[in-house]
Amino acid sequence: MHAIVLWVSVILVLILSAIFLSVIRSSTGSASAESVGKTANTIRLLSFWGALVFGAALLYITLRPWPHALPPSDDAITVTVIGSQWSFEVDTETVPTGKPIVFALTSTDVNHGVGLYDENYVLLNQAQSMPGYTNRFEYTFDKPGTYRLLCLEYCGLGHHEMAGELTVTSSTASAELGRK
Ligand SMILES: [Cu+2]
Repeated sequence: MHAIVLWVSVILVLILSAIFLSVIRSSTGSASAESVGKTANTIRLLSFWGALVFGAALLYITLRPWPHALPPSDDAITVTVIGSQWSFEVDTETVPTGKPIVFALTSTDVNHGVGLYDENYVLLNQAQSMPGYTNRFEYTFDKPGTYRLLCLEYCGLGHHEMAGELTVTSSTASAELGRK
C-alpha cells in the first residue's frame, strides 16, 4: 500500500511539474487577450463537464451495490445492537453460519459507529447507530468464531471501551443443538 501511495505521489508531482514548466515556457510568448480568454473558457468548460461525467460515473459505480438499501433476506436473523455511552447492548449472543444476519443498529444518546470485525480485526461491515433511527446491514458468516462490534465514531471519553461480542457457531452444530 505504501509503495502505491509513493508512486501515485511521484506521478502527481511529475504531472504538476510538467504543468508548471509548460506555463513558464508559454509565459514568454505573446498572445491576444481574446485568444487567451477563449482557451481559458474551453479549459473551464471541459473541466466542468469532465468532472461532472467522472463524478456521476464514480457515484454510479460505488453506490450501485449500496448494501444498506437492500431489503433483508426472508430467512434473516435480526440482531439488535443498541449503542450507549459507552457500551453496546447486543440482544443475541450466538448466531449460526450460513444464515443472513441483519444487524439493526440504534443509539440511546449520541451517534456511534458500529464496525463488525472478525478475529483478525478485519472490518467486515459497518453502519452508524443513531438516536431515533434504526440503520441496518446484513452479513452472512461463513466461519464460526468470536466476532467483535467496535465503535467507529469518537463518541466521548469512553469511546475506546465500546465493544460488543458475537459468537458464530457452525450451522450444523446449531441444528444439532436445536434437536436436543
Ligand atoms: Cu465511540
